[in-house]
Amino acid sequence: MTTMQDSPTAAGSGASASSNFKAAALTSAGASPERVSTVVTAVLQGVHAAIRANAVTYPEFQAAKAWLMEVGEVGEWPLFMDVFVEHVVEEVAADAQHGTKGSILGPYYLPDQTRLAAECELPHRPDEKGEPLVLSGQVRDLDGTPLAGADVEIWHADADGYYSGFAPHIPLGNLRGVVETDAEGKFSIRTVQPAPYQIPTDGPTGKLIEAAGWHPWRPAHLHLMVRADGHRTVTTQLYFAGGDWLDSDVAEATKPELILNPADDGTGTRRASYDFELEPA
Ligand code: MBD
Ligand code: FE
Repeated sequence: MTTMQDSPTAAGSGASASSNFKAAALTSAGASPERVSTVVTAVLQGVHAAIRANAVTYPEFQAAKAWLMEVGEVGEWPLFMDVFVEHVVEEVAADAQHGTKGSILGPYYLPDQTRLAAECELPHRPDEKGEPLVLSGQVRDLDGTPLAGADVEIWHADADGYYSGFAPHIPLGNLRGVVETDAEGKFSIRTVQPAPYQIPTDGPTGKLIEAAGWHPWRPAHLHLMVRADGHRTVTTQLYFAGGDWLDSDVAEATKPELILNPADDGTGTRRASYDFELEPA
C-alpha cells in the first residue's frame, strides 16, 4: 500500500503542470485589443447562449463558480484545457499543415530531457513494469530526403498510466528522452508499453466527468515532438491498434493515421515502425 505522499493525486499532477506551463506560455500570444475583444466576446456569447438554451438556474450557476474555483485551486486548468479544448486548437492549426499528422501536446510535456543516440533505450527504473516495445522509423522531408541529426523527442506514461514529473513515486526523466536520428534519418527506441491514461478521479475534472456520466480514459499513447533544422516541428501522438478507448478518447485526440500496429518479434518484444515527414518551416 502506498502512503498519501507517494500516491499520484490530481493536485500533485496539476500543480506541476501549472508551474511548468505558466513559465513558458504567459507572454507569448501577443494579441491586439481587437483580437482579444473578438475572441473573448465569442466565448462569452457561447456561455450566454448555453444558459438561455438550458434555462440554467441560480444554484447551477453558483455550483459552476465553485467548481471553477476548485479547478484553479488544485491547478487542474492545464489538464482540463488540454483534455476538453486543445483538440480543436490543433484541428484549426492542422488546416494549414502538411506532412505527418499532428495531435495535442497535452499537460505532461517537460523540456530538457536526456539526449540519446539514434538506437537507444529510454531511461527507466530497474524494475520498470510493462511489455517491451521498440519504436523505429525514419524522419524525412516532404520530398523523401532523410533528415539526419533530427530530434525525435518522446515521452509517455508507464505501465500504470502515470507520467514522470507528475507522480512523486516515479524518478524524474523516466520514460522520456530526446533521440537524435542517424546519418540516414533513422531511429530505434526501446521502451515499455504504456497503459491507457485515466483522468485523476479525485480532482474537479474527474468529478465533473463522473457527474456528467462520461468516462475518464484516454487510449494508451506515445507523445512525440519531432524537430529538424529548417522544418516545422511536428507535435503528435501515436496509438495502438486494438487498444481500449481508441474510439472514445476523452480528449478526442486520436486520428486514423496515428495508429501503430506492433508485432511480437518472437522474443516477447513488440516492434512498431513509424516514419515522420516534416514540411519546410
Ligand atoms: C494525457 O496523458 C494527455 O496526453 C492529454 C492530452 C491529456 C491528459 C492526459
Ligand atoms: Fe498523454
